[in-house]
Amino acid sequence: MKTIIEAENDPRRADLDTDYDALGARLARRGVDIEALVARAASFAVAVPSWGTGTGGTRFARFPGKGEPRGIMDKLDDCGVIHALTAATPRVSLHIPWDKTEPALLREKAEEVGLGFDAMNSNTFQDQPDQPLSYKFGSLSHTDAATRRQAVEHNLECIEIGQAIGSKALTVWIGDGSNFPGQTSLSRQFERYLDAMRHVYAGLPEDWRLFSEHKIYEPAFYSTVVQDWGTSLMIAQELGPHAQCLVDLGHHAPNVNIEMIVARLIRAGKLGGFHFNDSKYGDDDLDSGTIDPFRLFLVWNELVELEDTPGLNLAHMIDQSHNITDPIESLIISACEIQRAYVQASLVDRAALEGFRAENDALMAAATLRAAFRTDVEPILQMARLRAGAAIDPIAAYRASGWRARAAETRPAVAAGGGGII
Ligand code: LRH
Ligand code: MN
Ligand code: MN
Repeated sequence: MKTIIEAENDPRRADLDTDYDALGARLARRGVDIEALVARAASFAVAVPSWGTGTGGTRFARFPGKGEPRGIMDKLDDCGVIHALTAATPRVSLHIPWDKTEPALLREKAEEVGLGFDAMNSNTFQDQPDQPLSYKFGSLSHTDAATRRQAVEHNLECIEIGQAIGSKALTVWIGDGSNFPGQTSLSRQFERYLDAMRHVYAGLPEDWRLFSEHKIYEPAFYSTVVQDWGTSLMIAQELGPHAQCLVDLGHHAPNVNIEMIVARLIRAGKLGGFHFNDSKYGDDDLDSGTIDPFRLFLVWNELVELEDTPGLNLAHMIDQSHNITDPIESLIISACEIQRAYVQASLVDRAALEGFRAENDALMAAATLRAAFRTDVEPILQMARLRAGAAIDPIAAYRASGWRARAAETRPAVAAGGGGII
């Protein structure tokens, strides 16, 4: 991949230098140092979800692509390609039991492809073939104590695997809820969940964090146990200092002001991390920045404004499902778009913004944000990649590499099927 990246970068260098100098001059007129922005772009990192490297599918169908990863080893290979091309995705977030493998082998493979591990994800929203008790009617909040115990045990096992591979966090998302009014006690179901989570929390190593991930609905369509950030905050506050909230951008009703949620959770010291994706209607899991890039920018604007908040330590992760694109390409796009929003938010003229806020000059305050959002920072991203040995144009380099066609030679075709896994 290194040779291809160099060969692909060579003919693009001169144009990049021209674009970079021109942008540098424009930014200098605004009092912004382009080198400082390149340094910020270079320091940016977002984790790739192992499950995003395969074709996810919808509730209706899955149409597998060529050369799909056969298991976690292939997935790590694909994640290595994404990082080699972007220099922005140094870690992978695993999902257990989908990725369950001997930890020593995971470590070995990760080292080989130059990656580390981000938060572990547990899965009690599906039944596994060898599982004694079903999660059909819930997991951590199930009415049956033995089923809740099984779900707790699974989460503890995720921590154990995570510890062996250098992860430092566990993300818990459950599908528990109900489909009919009256089916469950909304209050007692939540108490059962909290009680089970206390057991998971008790198994957390000293240097670990526990993320609770909320989602408005799906698969439970009448009520969901952890349905919004209010419940998630309550959970994090009741469990203790190592418990924090994870915000998946797609897990809200349309038009919800997510950047406000971000600001509130930071205020409470309870924002732990993100699952980035984009959406038009629900938990669409589309590529970041492809539907509403301004919303992504506004989230980053809060993060940059509050970045010096003591103790703020965010786990940035992608969570997406690709149905019609090559997942490697979609993940590359997402990583670059999230990085773009970060850099754009970094060039907001904060002093001017504060002045306009103090004067209640709403028009100019909004214009200040738009000026940053409208700035084409592509040469900054390209320069950060070039200097890190990654690709000026990662998609072009990936296509030139023929990676997927080669993978298709060794990875057997996967049969098409019914509903997807996520
Ligand atoms: C639930 C979710 C959660 C899961 C992932 C596969 O919709 O966002 O993060 O772990 O999808
Ligand atoms: Mn998620
Ligand atoms: Mn989701």
